[in-house]
Amino acid sequence: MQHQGAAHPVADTNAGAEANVNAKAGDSADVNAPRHLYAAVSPHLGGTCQAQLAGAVAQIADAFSAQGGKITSLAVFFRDPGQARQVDLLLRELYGAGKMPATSYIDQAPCDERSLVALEATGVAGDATVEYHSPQVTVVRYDGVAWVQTGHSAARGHWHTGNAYDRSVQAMRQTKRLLASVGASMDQILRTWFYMGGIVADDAGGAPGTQRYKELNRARTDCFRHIDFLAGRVPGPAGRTVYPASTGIGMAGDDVRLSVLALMTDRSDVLAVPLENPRQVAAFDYGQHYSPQSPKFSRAMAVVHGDQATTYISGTASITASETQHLGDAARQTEETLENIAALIGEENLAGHGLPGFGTGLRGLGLVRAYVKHLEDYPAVRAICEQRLGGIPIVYAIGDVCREDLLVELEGIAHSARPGAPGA
Ligand code: 3EB
Repeated sequence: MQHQGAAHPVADTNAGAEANVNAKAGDSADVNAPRHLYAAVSPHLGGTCQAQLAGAVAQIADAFSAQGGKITSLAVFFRDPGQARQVDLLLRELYGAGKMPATSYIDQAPCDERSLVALEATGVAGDATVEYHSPQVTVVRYDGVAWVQTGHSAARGHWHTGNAYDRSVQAMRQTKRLLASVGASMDQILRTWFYMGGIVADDAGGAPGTQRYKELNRARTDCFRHIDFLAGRVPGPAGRTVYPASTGIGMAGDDVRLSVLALMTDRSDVLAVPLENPRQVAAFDYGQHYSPQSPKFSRAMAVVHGDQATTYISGTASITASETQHLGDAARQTEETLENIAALIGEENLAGHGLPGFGTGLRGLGLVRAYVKHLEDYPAVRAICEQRLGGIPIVYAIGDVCREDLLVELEGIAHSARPGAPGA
């Protein structure tokens, strides 16, 4: 990995390039067992998007190599989405041919007003092989398991004739092609991120009064109808409802983009367990008034590999049952959201889903992303997250949550290990 970005120092970054190590990864006797690495950088200095980007990329590279690891995915948050093409060219140059990780371009401004760009990265250290297939697909292999991360094309198509439904379908078809390029398929998806411009607006290309997010849900329902997600990997009775964990969030412009994480393995002992939240109605059972075709996602997806669990937590908001709580109060919405996440990944819920011993708390989180609707709420949201989550990497970006009354949404990745298991 090249470090020429160091020529544009961005010292004193917000969250810094903190590598959160999954302390319990692998057998304690096996120092080479793969470890997940996470970083978030919201640069303060550097006068241009390019300078900030180069500095942040170098910081992440340094932090990951200090852990003996490599980057596996990158998410770029833009203040000026018009920079995407330039940023893509610069990233290709910085990483070098065949070394650029799957990158997602998210047209959401970093909350830190000094940041022209913010980066979130995942990485892996230890006995794992990282294959950089293209700037849109990374495959990580270890222990007979392949993780496939997809990203976005920086090229902006001439979408303007497409309606929200068609563009959502196009995003899913593109993802299907990307997965197929490495031998993976849609039913292996365990996590989706849907980014949608104007998510709560009426769909200009659709019937009058049709909200764009509802059209995304209609498209997703149609595309997912015949997909048997993670078949054979989900314990319990056959025929239960299984959808990936997900985020559905607004961004600037009118594009629709999808990133996914998929799991490819012949191993039958690697489990994928969709989690629901005891404090919430399942999203796929939401009432019709919310969206005629319900949002097809699970509250989280726990992947269990030996005595380790990695839990992908969907975008989570201040909803209990199916009602928004704390109207107009971003601080209390943040607290409620953290309560929801704590309940979701707690021992009682994991045991209730057939995974006793794999519960954890907010301390189990390795990475969090915070979407804030109004910039004025950022200080309060950040203060609460830092107080409750400590120094883990967190990107804060401006995004419309897909319900008008929600002011904040949090997603993340948690790690836990079953105690008492051999090597735990
Ligand atoms: C909610 O709990 C908030 O449409 O994929 C969160 C996560 C939300 C994912 C999606 C929507 C989605 O209903 C909204």
